[in-house]
This record gives sequence, C-alpha cells and structure tokens, in this order.
Amino acid sequence: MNNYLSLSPEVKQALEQGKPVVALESTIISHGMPYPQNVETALRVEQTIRENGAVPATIAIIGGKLKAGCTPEEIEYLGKKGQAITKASRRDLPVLIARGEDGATTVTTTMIIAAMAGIKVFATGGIGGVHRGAEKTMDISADLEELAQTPVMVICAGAKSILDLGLTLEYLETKGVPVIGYGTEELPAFYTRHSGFKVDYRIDTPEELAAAFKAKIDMGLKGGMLVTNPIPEEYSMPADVINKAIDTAIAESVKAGIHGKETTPFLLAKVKELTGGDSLVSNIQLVLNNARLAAKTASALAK
Ligand code: PSU
Ligand code: MN
Repeated sequence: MNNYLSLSPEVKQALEQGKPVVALESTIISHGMPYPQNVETALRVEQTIRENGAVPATIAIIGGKLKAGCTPEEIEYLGKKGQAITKASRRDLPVLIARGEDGATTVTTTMIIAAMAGIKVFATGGIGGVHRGAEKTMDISADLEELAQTPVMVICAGAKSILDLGLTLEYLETKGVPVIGYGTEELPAFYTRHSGFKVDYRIDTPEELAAAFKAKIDMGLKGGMLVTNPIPEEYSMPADVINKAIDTAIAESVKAGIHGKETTPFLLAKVKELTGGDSLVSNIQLVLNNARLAAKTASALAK
C-alpha cells in the first residue's frame, strides 16, 4: 500500500477479512448524470451492492488522496460539483495528486485504485473504447490499455455506439482481454441489448465468471476481464431512436471541433439531451443491474 491511498474503515475491514468488495467509479457521478439524480443513483447503487452481499467502494480522488470508499457526504460533493471536478484518467494522476486536487475517476483510474487497494471486481455503466474515425483521430480510450494491464474484472453494459464497437473488440483481442457476454453471445450496446457483434465467450453464472477470473490471476496473466451484461429488456431503448441520436451527436461534435478528453462527455450529454429523460432512466437501471451481478460475482470470488 502507498501513502496516497486512503481506504474507508468499512472497505479496509472488509478487505482484511476477505469479504466481497465492489469498486464503483466517480466519473459517472460527476460527469455522467445530472445533479441530483447522479447522487441518488450512486447511493442506490451502493445500497444494491449491500443487498446482494458485498461492500461498495466508490472510488474518487479527493484532496489529492486516492479514495476507495466514499462517505455519502463525499458522494454528494462529487455529484454537486459535477463537471467542475477534473475527469481523471491515468495521465492525470501525478499532477492532481501532487497538487492535492480532486478528480472523478474514469474506468481507467478506478481500476488502478481498485488494484492498489486489492479490490478485484468493479461495476459501472459503459466503458470507453475506440472512437468512430479513430483511424484518423487516434482517439482510443485509455480504458482499453488499462484492461490490458490491470487485474480487475469490469462489469458493464457494453459500450455505447458513440464508439466503433467492431474496432473496440479488435483492440481488446490484440491486448488479450477476454470479453464475456453475461447470458448472451452478442455484445450489448449499453442502451440496447444488441450490437450485431459477438463476444468471445458466453457465461451464465456469477460462479463461472469468478472461476474464469481466478484462473486468469492464478496463471499470472496480466490484465483484467471485461464482462458485458445486457440492459434488462424492459428498460432497453428502441435501436432506431438511440442510433439516430448518436449519429446527430457525432455530427455536432465534429462540427464543434470537439476532441481529446472532451469527446466522450460531449457525446454522452448530447445523446441524453436528444433522447430526453428516457435514456437517463435506462442508464440508471443498467447500472443497478451491473451492481447486482458484480456483488454476486465478488461473493463467489471471495469463497
Ligand atoms: N461511457 C459511458 N458512460 C461513461 C463513460 C463512458 O457510456 O460515463 C465514462 C467512463 O468513466 C469512461 C470514460 O471510463 O467515460 C471514458 O472516457 P474517454 O473516452 O475520454 O477515455
Ligand atoms: Mn479519448
């Protein structure tokens, strides 16, 4: 452990006693949803993890400390400050920490901090990936590199088709990251259950997810595992509605000259604006669904 890491008493005790712990990211709180739904959702996700037998560890950077386990007050702070909190990826850590600043952790930095703390399972909504047009822009999320090197299982609802899902899968294949479909052979696309792309393996139980991840760690194969869990049918969105919104959002981002770390938040906000409250309801439900699966998988892994 290092001087920069700060575990909440509950998370520290759970890890010492070998109890199941599930990591949660904070970019989804500060940048992914509007206030106050972001705070309500973050607290509900924590509650869902508890109800399913694990301890939640919301991860964030507060005052230059790498936090694993935030208090409700800290979650309120992250949600209320929103976009004013730096979206922190791997390259942001050194300066933010040295300056004692705050940061909302992406999938990348949540994995880094979870691994430092000894947390193996992480639940979120969607991951970053290879952007459409990356053959020109080279915009590829650091999330993919992190999955290639850091030993954390990430449970998500797939990736939004703001990305090039085919290229994202190719990249993960090159990097040796197993892509699992939970109860499905098809990669889910966040708001919808279907993308037309196949995952590497279909797994149907938390126990089998745990066994596969344990085998990976035991063999000393570096990197994580990506579990894609489709949004529950009743909350999935019509594909034509969401695809139209995504196409419009991408066209607007190109016109506005958006690039770098602003791209993903810009596209997510535009899609939300174009689809109204429906996409927010779906977003909340798929995160809760991932939290349930993550708690069960962390429990299976702890046995
Ligand atoms: N995709 C989503 N919702 C999100 C993100 C991505 O559907 O909230 C966030 C996650 O924190 C992810 C980050 O790690 O955006 C990726 O950003 P970038 O594409 O700039 O790497
Ligand atoms: Mn990027």
